[in-house]
Amino acid sequence: MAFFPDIPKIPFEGPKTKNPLAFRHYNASEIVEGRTMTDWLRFSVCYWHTFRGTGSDPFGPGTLQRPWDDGSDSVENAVKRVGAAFEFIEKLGAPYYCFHDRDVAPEGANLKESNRNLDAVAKALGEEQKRTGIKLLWGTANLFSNPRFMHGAATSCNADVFAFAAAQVKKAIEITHQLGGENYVFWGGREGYMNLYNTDMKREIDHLAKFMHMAADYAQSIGFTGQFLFEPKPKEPTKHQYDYDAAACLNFLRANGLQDKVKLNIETNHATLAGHTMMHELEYARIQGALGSIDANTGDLLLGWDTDQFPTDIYLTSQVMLVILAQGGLAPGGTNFDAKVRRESFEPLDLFHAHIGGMDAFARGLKIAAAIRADGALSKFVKNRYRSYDSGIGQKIEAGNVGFVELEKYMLDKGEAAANESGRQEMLENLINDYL
Ligand code: XLS
Ligand code: NI
Ligand code: NI
Repeated sequence: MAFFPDIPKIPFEGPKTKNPLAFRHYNASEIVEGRTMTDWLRFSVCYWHTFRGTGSDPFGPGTLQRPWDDGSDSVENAVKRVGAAFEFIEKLGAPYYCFHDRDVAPEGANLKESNRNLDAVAKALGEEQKRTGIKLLWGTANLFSNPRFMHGAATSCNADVFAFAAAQVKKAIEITHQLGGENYVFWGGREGYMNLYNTDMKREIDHLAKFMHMAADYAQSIGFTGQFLFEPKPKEPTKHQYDYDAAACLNFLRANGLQDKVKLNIETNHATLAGHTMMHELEYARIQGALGSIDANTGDLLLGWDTDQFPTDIYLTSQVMLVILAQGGLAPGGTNFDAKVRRESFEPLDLFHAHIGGMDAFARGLKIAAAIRADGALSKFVKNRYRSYDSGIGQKIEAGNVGFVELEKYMLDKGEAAANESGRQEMLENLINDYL
């Protein structure tokens, strides 16, 4: 059955095309720095925004037209939706998708029924994966929508809720494994607090760590070798989320012996909500070997919440790709469009425009970043800026061969530090614009 009958497979037509349903820059098989664009970018379509988003906001109900969806919570409707989703992803030419358990299958009256629903829909997902070759980038569990999770899941004050969340994640890992998922994501959901007066922060954070260890142990016991990912977000829905930013997440992982088991899934709009740039969060994770995957989207400069818009800014995507190229790629992670069309963009066609724009912006970012690297002027500048550590006293500092006593002697003899040099920020900002 064709759900998007008027839309062909999206072709690559190059930068000159006027066809809005064609790629201008994403040329899947084009080689950049020795690898195809497909391999560098590893695009993924997210099920929740793209197939479960309705366009509702706190001021009004949904607006989005999804003719294949009868709006019911039946398994039958969920299975039909799988057909629409895979037709969309196939026509778009994205190699991956991602989901939460409750995006793909309806929650039942109890856990047993929910698991049964998930099994039924997972069967359909598996068949479509086989038919199309589309793969699962990551699975995750929705531990935030159901009212039982009002106080959090692993950090709930209610131990039964912890147990429920554990059972749910157990099943979500099994389904992810069954579908060949390459990663499994933990995003905090409601793991945080609204008010410290009613919160035992120490116990909550300890419980979260226990929960992640249990997940990793269980995954190992069933032979799931996918990468675990922790997704930072500073606030929303809670006032303070424990997975605040890359630094807070890494501190949590290290403090609890999880650093070898879990990497980070960095999302642009979460980075900016935390008061960082995306490039900062990516670079912070990368230099510590913890950059696992990205949720590609963007916020709105003037709105203070997670607007999850599709990324179109090539300045942003160039910065992202600079870090990803520096790391040598994201695999087994990828570039997941955790982004939604605006509620005014209510036609199914808008889903294509949104993803085409995002993929093209990243493909362009990839080419720009590769050009910056090939030119070498930027990296040469940075290397040169730190050259005082390549020999003499600097080399001794880095090697750990001197302490305060030796450094004092060095300076008493020398009298004054060598003159500083300009950071040339403005010149470098101009240089970057040369490549855009
Ligand atoms: C919400 C998060 C969420 C995760 C998956 O803000 O971005 O969508 O990516 O649970
Ligand atoms: Ni996300
Ligand atoms: Ni988000």
